Amino acid sequence: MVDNLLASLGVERSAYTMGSHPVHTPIDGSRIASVRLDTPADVAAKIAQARQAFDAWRAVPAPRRGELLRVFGEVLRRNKQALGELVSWEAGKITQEGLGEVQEMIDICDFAVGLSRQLYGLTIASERPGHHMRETWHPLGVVGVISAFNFPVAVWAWNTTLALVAGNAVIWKPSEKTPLAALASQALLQQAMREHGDVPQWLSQVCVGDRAAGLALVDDPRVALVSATGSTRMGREVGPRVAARFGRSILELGGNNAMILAPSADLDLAVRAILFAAVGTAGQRCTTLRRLIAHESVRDEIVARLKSAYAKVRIGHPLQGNLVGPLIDKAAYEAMQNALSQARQEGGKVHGGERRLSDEYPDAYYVSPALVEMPGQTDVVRHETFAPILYVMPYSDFAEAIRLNNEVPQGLSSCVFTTDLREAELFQSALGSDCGIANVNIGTSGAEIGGAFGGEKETGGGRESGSDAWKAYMRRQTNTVNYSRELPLAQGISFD
Ligand code: UN1
Repeated sequence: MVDNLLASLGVERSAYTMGSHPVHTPIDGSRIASVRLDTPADVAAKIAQARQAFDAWRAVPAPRRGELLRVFGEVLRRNKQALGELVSWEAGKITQEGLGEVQEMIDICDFAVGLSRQLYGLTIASERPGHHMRETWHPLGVVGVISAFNFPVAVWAWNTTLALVAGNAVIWKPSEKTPLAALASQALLQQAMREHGDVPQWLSQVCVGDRAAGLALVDDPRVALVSATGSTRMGREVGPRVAARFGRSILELGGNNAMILAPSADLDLAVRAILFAAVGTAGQRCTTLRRLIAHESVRDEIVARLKSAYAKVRIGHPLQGNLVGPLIDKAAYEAMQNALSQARQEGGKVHGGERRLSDEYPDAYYVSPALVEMPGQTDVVRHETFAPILYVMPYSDFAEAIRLNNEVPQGLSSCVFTTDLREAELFQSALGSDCGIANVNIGTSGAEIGGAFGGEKETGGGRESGSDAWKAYMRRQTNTVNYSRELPLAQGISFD
């Protein structure tokens, strides 16, 4: 099955049959491929090749670079079904979410095409007669992309499309849990490169490797920018190492995303939004809803409604019409169980969370999503557990709800469900949510590509995807030009 998908996506057979690193599907735990791992020396060689590609690519006009992404978008449209299905096999996403992830790649390709004619700088008034100033944006160099298992293709696409339009070369280190989706995405990009016809070799490369290979990318001064998505623990290591060599980084790390449910909220809408955000992708999005801060007047009702909605959620094989697929692996299951027992010790009342389908799939980890009534924001609630656990906590006044929203180490996504305009505006104001994303009457996950994506505090501060996130992939240059016959100095200094 997976072999057929990989072949149809243009991946060479030796790339997924000859290696020493086994790849397992979370659907039933079986081995579906084995891939070769790059050593740090391999990574260094690829960086040297990428540097050569950069030297050529930066000279190609940006709209012509954009043409590559237009073709890539078309290739992705033709292969959406197969790539989406491969994502399901490798990451355990349900059909709709596998397809949605590929759509996110297509959307960012379209965005990048438009951007290729809009890498705008400024003109700035000079204080000196006969002078003008302007700001220009130039390609940066080699960009390293480190991505996680849970969005095995879209996060690379956000980074790579912008990096390529900006004139850079890219080296991608995907999660070791999802190398096949990476090899397939790379094969599709190479197909687009052949169709485009004007692209230097080595412009985009993949390094499948372990921690040492990742660090080879992180520590190499020839890599101008490292864009890393994953756990806060990973970012805590990557950020300082890149900074120590004065490289740039974009960090997109853990989230601990909350919804404030106000007394005036439309509860029908809220239940649907909570279900998608808390249970979707089996709770394994960085934007997953993990905390529900419910006004005490609606708390009991929302818990009752969620309990009945959770009981109806179909759990099982992600390609067979279910809503919740498996966790990525046993370690994820154990982390979930540890968090639930800690929650009980901290006064929590746990509904659900138990293992499911273990007879049918003894080597896979399906769980019922857990709903946990907590007396307050205890230690376990302040920690991101990458599993479907939703902690529910009460609040009595809106200021307290905002305080709870902000009182965690992470700052990625947040939302309020209210029909009170004042609450909605306050939540999005400077006195409101401290997160990179603050939504009204929409859940915390499932952001569109057009906005800048990322968050504050332990989420790492980076922004990817839409808005002006492209600027992080370019270097800014200030130009002052004298078209007069005099040499006036700035600040009125006379130097005669
Ligand atoms: C992630 O989980 O790393 O907003 C990215 C969302 C998706 C991206 C999630 N568009 O949920």
